Amino acid sequence: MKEVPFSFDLKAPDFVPSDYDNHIQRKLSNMQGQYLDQSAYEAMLSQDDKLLYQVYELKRPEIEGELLHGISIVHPGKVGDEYYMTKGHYHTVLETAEIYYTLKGRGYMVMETPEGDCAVEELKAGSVLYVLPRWAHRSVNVSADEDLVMFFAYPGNAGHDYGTIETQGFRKLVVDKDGHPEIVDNPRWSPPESA
Ligand code: PAN
Ligand code: ZN
Repeated sequence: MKEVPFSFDLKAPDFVPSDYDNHIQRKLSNMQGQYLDQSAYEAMLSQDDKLLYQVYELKRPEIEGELLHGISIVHPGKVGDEYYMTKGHYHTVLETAEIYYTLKGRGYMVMETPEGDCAVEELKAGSVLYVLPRWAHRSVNVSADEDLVMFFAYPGNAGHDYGTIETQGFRKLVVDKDGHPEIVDNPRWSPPESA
């Protein structure tokens, strides 16, 4: 890990950092139970365990004063009518924010709070998204043929809680309706157990 100030480059067209420590690859098999159309999911998985998204991280200490940062790349595609997306998560330390800068592509960030607020923000090249503390977040690529590439940064102590979303899903889904993205209620959303 670097102990002096450093810089690196993000260059078009792919924006893979010139320097990184960790490369995460998430495949279809890592998304069990996350897509609404379970039979489309099973059918696709029986053909090919496709790569859905990738994350390149720069390693920093996981402490309050640091910023964890890197690039996420969501590939284009759909499972049934639902576009490829990240798993999505709350931060374990709920009171931590995150900032995303979209470098390439088109999509949406689906967000919600434990209190029941929802928000869906458009992502397009050049736009900056500020995810407030307490908001779970999932990015969705709605392009037919282009990667959705974003730079992200969040506090080093944030941590990731995937379990809550794996269990209850997000309240909103982004689906293809006649060739256009549409934001719909998730019919399978279930309230948190404590509610
Ligand atoms: C991002 C995400 C990244 C992949 O770095 O981790 O986009 O999404 P999932 O972690 O939901 O698979 C972030 O939000 N970090 O906190
Ligand atoms: Zn996050």
